[in-house]
Amino acid sequence: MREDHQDAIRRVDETRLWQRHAQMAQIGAIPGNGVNRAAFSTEDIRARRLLVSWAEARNFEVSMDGIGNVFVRRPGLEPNAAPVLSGSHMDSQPRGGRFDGIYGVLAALEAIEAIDEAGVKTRRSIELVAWSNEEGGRFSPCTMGSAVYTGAKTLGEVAGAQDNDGVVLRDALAETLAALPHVRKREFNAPAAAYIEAHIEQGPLLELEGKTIGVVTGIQGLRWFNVEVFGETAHAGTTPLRVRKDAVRAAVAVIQALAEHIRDPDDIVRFTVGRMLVTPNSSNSVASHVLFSVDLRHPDLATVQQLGESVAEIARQAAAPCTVKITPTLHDDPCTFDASVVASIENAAGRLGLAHMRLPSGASHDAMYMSRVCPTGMIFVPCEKGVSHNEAENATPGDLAAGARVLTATLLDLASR
Ligand code: HGY
Ligand code: MN
Ligand code: MN
Repeated sequence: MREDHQDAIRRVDETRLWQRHAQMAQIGAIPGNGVNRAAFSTEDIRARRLLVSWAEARNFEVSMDGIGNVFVRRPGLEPNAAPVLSGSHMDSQPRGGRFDGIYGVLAALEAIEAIDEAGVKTRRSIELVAWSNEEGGRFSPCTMGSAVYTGAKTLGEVAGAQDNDGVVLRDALAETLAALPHVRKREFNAPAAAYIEAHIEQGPLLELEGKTIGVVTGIQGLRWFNVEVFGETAHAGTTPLRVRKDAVRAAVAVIQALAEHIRDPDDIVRFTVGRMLVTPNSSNSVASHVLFSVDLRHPDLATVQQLGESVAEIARQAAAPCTVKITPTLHDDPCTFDASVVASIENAAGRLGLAHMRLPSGASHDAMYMSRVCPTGMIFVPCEKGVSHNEAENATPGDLAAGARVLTATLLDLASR
């Protein structure tokens, strides 16, 4: 390995990386050591401003596209050569952890700072990216920023999404864009030579196997739906059960029927109903309307397709005499990462003497969409007991820095090609 590349890897600063996580964790901090940093919220805006301040302090070029994805560029020798991108997201789940997403953004910042401090001249520019609304917790669906950036969805398709308080995405997005008025605007879908995302595993495998680095092979498929159940509101005390059209009872029957259908003794299928809105939501009125989310996942394409295609008919039958409306909101087939990028990550981990293993990702990431437009890979580091989407999410400074060193080595390899 070139001496300047080794110098850059040595310059990855564990303390600086950990302290930046602590600073970011103060934005949207909630009891239990977690964070709540919803997309396009005031907390999200504060995190964006902090990231941009760190980038501008290093004289990196900052830009932002029409859905608020933030880019930080360290120029290479050939400005017209497609850059290598690396990043993740800064928004969180409502009861999120201090590492999900933000680690990939801060590891990318650490990598380009270390490369800059070492004075390495790369052929290609390297761009950090902080994707908007990866979680989809406030505005559904998830991985929205990367979907719009890569053209998988249009901004028009998602701009009308509403949060639980009726706030429309287009308005919250406008406020977010206006919060960084000096940042250069940039187009969607600029060419990229490769994309690498560092992330906590959000599962227990690395910890169980005693590995520091996960060389991610791909991401399982997922399908999201909004299911609406239509009934009739009525008096809880006087209306006989036999004449009711109770939307909550029907929603429960639909969820039970879906659970029966996907029953998987090998526990590979992932079926989650995490969001439910009831109208009129009053203790003594029969519910007239329920909206709930369905999140289905599986690593096998045919299986996730079959599961997705079965939802509508099962819901229709189980909901009677109520009626249903099924709206698919996400359709992501399983993706496999580029072999040459996977090999670059694996070689970097090996050269750095870090215990590593290949594994698939159960969680979805922006790398899902980037894998459709350029060679893509991911680097995992362990998180305690695999816990994530929970305030107790935890990781160690040493593992975070080790992942950032592997990321630095991989970026130098790919930006030199
Ligand atoms: O839902 C996911 O898999 C990701 O954590 N947003
Ligand atoms: Mn994430
Ligand atoms: Mn997440």
